[in-house]
Amino acid sequence: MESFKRSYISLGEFIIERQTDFKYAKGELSRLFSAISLAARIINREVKRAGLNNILGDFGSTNVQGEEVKKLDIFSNEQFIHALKERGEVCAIASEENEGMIEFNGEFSKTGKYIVAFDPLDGSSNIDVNVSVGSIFSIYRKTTEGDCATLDDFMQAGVEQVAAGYVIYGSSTMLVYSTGNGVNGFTLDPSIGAFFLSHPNMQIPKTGKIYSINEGNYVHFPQGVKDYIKYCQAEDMATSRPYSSRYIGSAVADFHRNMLKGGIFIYPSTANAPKGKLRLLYECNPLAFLVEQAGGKASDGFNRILDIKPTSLHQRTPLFIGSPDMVEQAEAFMQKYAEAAV
Ligand code: AHM
Ligand code: MG
Repeated sequence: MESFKRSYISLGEFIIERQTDFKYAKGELSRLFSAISLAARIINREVKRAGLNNILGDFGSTNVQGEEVKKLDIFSNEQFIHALKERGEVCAIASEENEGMIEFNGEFSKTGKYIVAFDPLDGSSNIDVNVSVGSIFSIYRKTTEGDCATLDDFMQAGVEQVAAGYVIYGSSTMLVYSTGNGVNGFTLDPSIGAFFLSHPNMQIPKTGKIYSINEGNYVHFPQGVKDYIKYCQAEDMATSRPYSSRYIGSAVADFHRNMLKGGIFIYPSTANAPKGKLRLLYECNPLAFLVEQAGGKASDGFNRILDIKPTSLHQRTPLFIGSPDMVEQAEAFMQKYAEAAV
């Protein structure tokens, strides 16, 4: 019988080993990731015992986007803010849960060179029913002059990210990140509270057999998306169609599955939401950075996500992301109706 093998390369060791991947000051990266990993492990602890710790359900308020806030959204947001605040590397953060950027000046760091945008708990409506959720983060260099960061620091195109990643709280908990030199995934060993390398050099398959979209909104989709869905459902042996439909409703979980198996995830514009639902800074840019690093593509249906220059913190964008051949195919359907879309 083959003996059971496990990884003994921890996230901390891996970051130190691969420091040359990061073109800026080396110790900063370790400290930033140790903050994020700490927040993730604390959130993981609460997610894994949700139901026992009075943390399920609504907080009783709505966020800046008018969405119902869950207790775990608030808890997770606090963990990220506190963990990043304690480190001197970060001068400002922006969270999906806060209206404006959170400045770290005065009592906090004036020397921090990085800004971080994050969605502390994505897909949180799934938490009450024991379905996977995630955290997503995106790191940029501060580019403005002066001690303190300004809103302009957050208005950088996604291509400027120096690192991005997500944590998926699923049947196991994983942290997946990139510093622009490939994508690596780490699985949490809950018995000792440490992440270990489990998915080195992740590559998304060039094509796949899974499409992932909330088809309940079909009637409100642009014609290009409707046609692409019909294409996915049509029979064709050469391209293994019809494809399977899988939609978890947690972007991180749908994205993670497609990274491993191949597939496309789409959150398009709809008649009621012309820019779709997902946010450029907190969800689309970090996932786009990761998918490109893994050989995939991310588009708004017409343009590369990472080239979009943001104009506001909570800006939304349609998202087509996943295996490169599938994203290109979907873009070709969108292109047919490009004139009608502008
Ligand atoms: P959230 O950040 O408020 O949790 O919303 C984002 C989530 C994504 O994880 C998921 O892909 C999407 O909302 C699902 O939305 P819908 O229920 O409209 O399909
Ligand atoms: Mg979200």
